[in-house]
Amino acid sequence: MSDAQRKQIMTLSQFIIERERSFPYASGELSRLLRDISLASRLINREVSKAGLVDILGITGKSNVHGEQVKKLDDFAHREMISALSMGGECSILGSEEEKDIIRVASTSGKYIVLFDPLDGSSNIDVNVSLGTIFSIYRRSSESTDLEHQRKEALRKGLKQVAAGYVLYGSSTMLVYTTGRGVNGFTLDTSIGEYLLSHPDMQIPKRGKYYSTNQGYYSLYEQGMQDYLQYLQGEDEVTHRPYSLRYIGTLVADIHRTLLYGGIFMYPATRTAPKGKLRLMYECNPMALIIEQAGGLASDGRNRILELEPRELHERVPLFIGSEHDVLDAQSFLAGNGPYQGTENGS
Ligand code: AHM
Ligand code: MG
Repeated sequence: MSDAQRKQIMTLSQFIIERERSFPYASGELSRLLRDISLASRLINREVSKAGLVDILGITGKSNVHGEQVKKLDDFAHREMISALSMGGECSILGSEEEKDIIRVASTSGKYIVLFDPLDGSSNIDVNVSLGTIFSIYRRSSESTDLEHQRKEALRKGLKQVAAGYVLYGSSTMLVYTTGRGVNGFTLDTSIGEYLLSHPDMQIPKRGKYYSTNQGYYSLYEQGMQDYLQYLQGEDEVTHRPYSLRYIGTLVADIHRTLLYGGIFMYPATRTAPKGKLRLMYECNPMALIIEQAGGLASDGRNRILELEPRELHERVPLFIGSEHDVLDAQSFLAGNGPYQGTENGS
């Protein structure tokens, strides 16, 4: 490696410090919080990568607040996130997919709230398919220690997030995050245990050629969604159709591909699940902030995800997220119209 190449290497910690310097009054707490999450993710990564080797696979026998079976790795990731975020002292309210109520961190007056899905894609744990961690960070709006007040405080619009990110445990492990000034991706170099900046200033293409959804639920989708899927499968040179279908079943992995290659990821409402499956507070909101920061769009099919007023920690919303022109097309079909007319199709 030449000296010039060597100089370009930047670790996540260096990057965070450098960013902090450009905010003269920053207290450093958000930076420490991000570093805590990075540590938790490296510990989770260590367990995920040896999941097939040790007796960690299998089900704990409990179910989480959604009635889904919790696998041991979910439990482990949940505990690691809580432990890392509690010890740092920067946050006093946490919310996890695996816990019904908010988690109050004792003995800290930390300024931040972190909501997270500790291990996304749990149905893929036993089959060696990519998994993820998703996090959403808000600044507290008060110092109240009243439980009811804190529950409400944790329910803020996605627009109020000060940072959001995900970790993808894939063929390599990546941490992608935003603090509202662009999106940057870091790849874990396991030999030195550091995330290195590998994807600076990520931008999503304006239009892609992949769509991603659970096509098996076709008959359960509303008419507009069925029409849109038919459209994507139709043949047309100008609009580069048919699109290719990709669906991993781990939101983080499907959205990571969408961020890099463009296209659309959809988890729509179905007849049996009118609000879809994905959770607003720790799945849709953080992903929406990242994708918007990269130049894309995120919608529940009709409204911008980041503007939705949350009602409860575990609420579900339909999700249409990805390249701007693809999401506009999907919204247009859901409204009963054909492809979006305001953009040049195929651009
Ligand atoms: P999980 O948080 O319990 O893993 O559930 C969320 C996952 C997402 O990662 C993924 O997009 C979706 O569930 C897949 O659901 P389905 O199997 O219905 O297609
Ligand atoms: Mg999960």
